Amino acid sequence: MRALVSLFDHELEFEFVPVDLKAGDLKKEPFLSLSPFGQDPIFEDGDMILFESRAIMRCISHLYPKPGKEQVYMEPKMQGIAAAWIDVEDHQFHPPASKLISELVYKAKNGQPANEAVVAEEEAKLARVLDVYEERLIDSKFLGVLIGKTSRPSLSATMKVHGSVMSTAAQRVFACLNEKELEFEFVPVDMRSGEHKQPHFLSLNPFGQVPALQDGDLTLFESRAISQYIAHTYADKGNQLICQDPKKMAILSVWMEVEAHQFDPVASKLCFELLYKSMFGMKTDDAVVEENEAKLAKVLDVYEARLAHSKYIGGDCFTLADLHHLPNTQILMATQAKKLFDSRPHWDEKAVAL
Ligand SMILES: N[C@@H](CCC(=O)N[C@@H](CS)C(=O)NCC(=O)O)C(=O)O
Repeated sequence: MRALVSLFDHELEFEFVPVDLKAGDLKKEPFLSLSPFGQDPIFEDGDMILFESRAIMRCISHLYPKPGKEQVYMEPKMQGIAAAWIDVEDHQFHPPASKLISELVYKAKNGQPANEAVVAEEEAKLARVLDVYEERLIDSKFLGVLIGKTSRPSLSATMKVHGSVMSTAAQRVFACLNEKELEFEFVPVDMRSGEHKQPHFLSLNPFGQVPALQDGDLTLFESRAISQYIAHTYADKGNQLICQDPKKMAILSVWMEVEAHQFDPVASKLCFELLYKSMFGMKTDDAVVEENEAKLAKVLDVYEARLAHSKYIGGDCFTLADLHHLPNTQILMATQAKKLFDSRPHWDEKAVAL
């Protein structure tokens, strides 16, 4: 539906090809070769085939900008802010909202009762997200487009990254700044004492998670949105991490979404079980490890197939799509999960090089 809304919003003509989900068509050929994770939607535009709804939306906005809005979409700071709020939708709003839809809509459609405890828990989470949205909409006409106090951010000499060196999300930003050879000031956040939930940090990221970036009077959070902002704004510095060609960029964007939705959830659970738990004196749950190793193996199978005909995950050169995998991969390569990488030669070659 997200992709359809975007097509309607851009007043584009398109052909809708229905897929019979009940018959399991997405998990069979020919769809599996179009979307290797067997999920809809799939978007075909000429010789370009994309999956991941948010990547499709970004591609539509870039390839077919609405008349008069071209400059807004091109401006890196605006892109950075919009990217942050797209990631907020993705990581904060979507999880409770989709669980509530499943409990309150789909279950009712199938004549099943909703699980009241799940509904109460997810409603509480959604309420917290909506509180942040409410606050945001005082200053801004829309979530992603700032028309308010900080609408014209100016860049300062030194960027500040607030975070913890232990945080894989913060490490994603450090890796990006390193690739771009940019100087920055690291502002440590003491997560053990809960500093990330204190008002001064919440003013940087209302969701109370590290990292947060300050560049002049521009403040961003969500590590992948920050890395995209840096890569676009400082395109002339260090290594190129994005593609100028819109179709190549759309494919890169698909694989950034794959990292966020398929790789990261599983890899993060394994990092927690296999590294962080032992650091905090907690006991590893073998059943969770086994379940997530099996899931990671399936994701790595898709990568292996991709890397058989693509030099890097995102395309023919090292980009953000590869970089976003770095923090979790680096940790997992030092654990028993290394065997999953070792047994897949294309990905193993990449993992070692990274
Ligand atoms: N989607 C966010 C996730 C950030 C995140 O989960 N950060 C963790 C550290 S790696 C954190 O701050 N956890 C504390 C909490 O959630 O309360 C991003 O990529 O920046």
